[in-house]
Amino acid sequence: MFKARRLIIAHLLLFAAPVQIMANYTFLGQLNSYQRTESGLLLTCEDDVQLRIEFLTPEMFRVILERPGYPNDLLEAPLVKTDWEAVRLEFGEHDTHLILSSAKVDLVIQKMPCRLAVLDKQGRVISSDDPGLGIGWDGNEVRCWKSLAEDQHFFGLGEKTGDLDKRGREWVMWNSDTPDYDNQTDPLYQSVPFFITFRHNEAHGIYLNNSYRSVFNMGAGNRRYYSFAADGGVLDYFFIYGPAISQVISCFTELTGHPPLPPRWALGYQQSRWSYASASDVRLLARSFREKQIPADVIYLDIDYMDQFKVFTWNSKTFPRPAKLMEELRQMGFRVVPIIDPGVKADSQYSVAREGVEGGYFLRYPDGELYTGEVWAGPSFFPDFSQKDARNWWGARLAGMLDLGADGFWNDMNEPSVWGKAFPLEVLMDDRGRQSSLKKMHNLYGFLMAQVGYETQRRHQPGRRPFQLNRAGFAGLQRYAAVWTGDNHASWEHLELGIRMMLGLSLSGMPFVGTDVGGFIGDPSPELFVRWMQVGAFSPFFRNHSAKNTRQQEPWSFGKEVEQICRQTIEQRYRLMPYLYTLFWEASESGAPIIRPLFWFFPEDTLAYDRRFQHQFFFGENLLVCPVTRPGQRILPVYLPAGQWLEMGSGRLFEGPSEYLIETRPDRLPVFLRGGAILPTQPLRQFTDEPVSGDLTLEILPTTAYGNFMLYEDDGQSFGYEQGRYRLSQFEFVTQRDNLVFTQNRPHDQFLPPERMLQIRFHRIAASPRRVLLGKEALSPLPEGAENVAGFRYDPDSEILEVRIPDAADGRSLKIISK
Ligand code: MIG
Repeated sequence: MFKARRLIIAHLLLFAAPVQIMANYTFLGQLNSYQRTESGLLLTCEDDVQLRIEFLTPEMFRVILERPGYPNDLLEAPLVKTDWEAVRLEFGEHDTHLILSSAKVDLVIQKMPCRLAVLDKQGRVISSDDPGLGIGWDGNEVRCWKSLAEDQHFFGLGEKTGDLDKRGREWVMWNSDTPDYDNQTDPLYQSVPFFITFRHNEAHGIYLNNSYRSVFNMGAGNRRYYSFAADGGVLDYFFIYGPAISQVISCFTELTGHPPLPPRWALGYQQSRWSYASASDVRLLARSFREKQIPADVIYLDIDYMDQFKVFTWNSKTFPRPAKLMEELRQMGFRVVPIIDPGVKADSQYSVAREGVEGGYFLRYPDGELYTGEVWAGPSFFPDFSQKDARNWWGARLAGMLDLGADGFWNDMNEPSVWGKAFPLEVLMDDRGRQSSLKKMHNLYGFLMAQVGYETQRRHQPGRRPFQLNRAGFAGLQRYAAVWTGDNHASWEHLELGIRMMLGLSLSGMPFVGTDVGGFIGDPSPELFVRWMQVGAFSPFFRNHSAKNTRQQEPWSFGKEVEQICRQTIEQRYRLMPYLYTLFWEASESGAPIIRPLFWFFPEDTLAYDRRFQHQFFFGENLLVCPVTRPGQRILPVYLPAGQWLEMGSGRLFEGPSEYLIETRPDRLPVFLRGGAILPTQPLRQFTDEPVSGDLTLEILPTTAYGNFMLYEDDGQSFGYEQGRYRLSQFEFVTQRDNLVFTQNRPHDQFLPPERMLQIRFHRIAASPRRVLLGKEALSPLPEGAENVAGFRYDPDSEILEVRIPDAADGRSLKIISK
């Protein structure tokens, strides 16, 4: 009896298999024919499935899977560059494979079955499809499997928890409101389906251009492959070869957009809280910063400025005259950024809701019924940011906020969040007339909202650089907004996690990133708060924010001692502003992040990938920051890669590569100036655009034969730089046996900073120089207190030689002769 039944079941299974009732993958089969196209190949495989390969640059090609019977519309929104110059390719056919070669890589296409492999010019395989699996699909799901090497590391994937190296876990791309997340939570608010991986110390990246829910298995539950898949849409990916990681990011951000130069004030210290409850609280806050002489630039207004959480309204009791408030703050050197929630209270008495309903600007179910979801204001409508009229309408409302005096927008809850619950997927968006469901559009919602905000600011205030802070996002969001890592927790674990998340986002094309400094949920101890502020000062985006019902978290809220440390910490950032601003300029040119992991500069050094040092990071090229992330940590193990490293503050010089145990201090982090560095700094300001006169200072560590730095300067707020109104100063030094030569050039000189001297501080100079020459003129020792005269001063204790010269690129070099 039993046996017979089993047999029947077995038979059923046998019969079932050929008609594929069971959900199994079909894999890309053999290559039947091919066609050379202008920039690549069109491969036709079994069952007329096609693979389109297009080279966009010698290091970047695109792979598109086209399946008969499935729509073939490619995602456009994240991509900015579509017209790529033709790439010179060589093509060859062999018995078993085809080869398509650019100047940088060889793409080998195996015929039976059709599989791709990428080789570098030394013939080393840097990437290959899994031989058995390769590319496959199962209904709407499309997937690509690639072989996993034993020592392969993965970085990026946008806003992700876990270690910096993403190997060994499966990651999901689905924008989600996840308050109080932890180190396991996934997915979070943003989706960036892009990662960087290393083979033979060479970097390459893969960007999956698909906004459906996608999954990245980086060797989770197996040691054979890593894979990426999307629930729908087209398998459409870009392969980007380095071999330098900087090259991968540069290509990826050429494709998805370089972050624009932000207004300089957005690099200052920013204060937020949910919420500063009234205009008088905000005034008091602003005055406190100025009275206490703690530099700050921006104040945020969280949801309580609104009337019953209705977007574009103001509470008439607590914020009676917003324009006046914002003007007063402006006079004090503050910028104001109000929060904007996408949910519009479904209330027929409320003009925004009425306009939206009448105009047809809100999301609807496929049967035409308006969608409402619950958020702060209660049942709410959601604008369709993909629809032209809705964009204009929302833009006009935002313009109203700008007219009142807002300096930017803080776009929250745009996953979109409906109290963190599932947003119905059948709901439709216009999507340029395609009427796409949220299956495709969900991950793009925050991106599109930010796009409207950015474009509105550009249009409405053409002379001013836009600023936005966005919570949800997708690849390419860097074009429109800075991002923060959402609702973290005031814990030491989160301080570390925040560093990893900032680095991960930085490696995903999003350099303008920060955490809620001090922690959003929960109360930090004074020690945790201080350590977080110290990391914040070296974060690209530096904002202190905390939740309702938590303790006050302003820099002075933890007593005098903490206040003093915070003041110094923030001051340090303001002194470094010429350097930081230049880093943002570099990011706008090449996508290079502000903060970079150790392996950015040391890809061949295995310790640069070591988990133990994953919280150390470079702040630009010249400073290595070693955060203290544990309570009571007196001794910090650090890794200093090859080169010389000068500890800022103590002046101690270390030699790498080596691990060191560094004694920590409560009032600052161990930060190291790299051998060969030229680090520009400026006099202190209370806000970034405060007119303060004083010298430009260069800290130089001339322990190498050569060093240089290109300083970028402009007015900090307009688009004048697009017309060439900026200055590039190239500072260089060359060390020879008995002398040191410093020069300044101006490759571009169409911006005039206030008059100033150049103060150059050469570190680790063993003895007072015999002579210091500026051109042919011998400089004399500086008298005590001398400000505006040229000269030099040597301090044998600190081994610093300070030289003052006019800040002029007049072709004269500075020569320091020691013997
Ligand atoms: O449901 O506006 O992440 O920064 O303070 C919470 C109130 C809504 C979430 C944001 C947080 C903000 C808070 N918001």
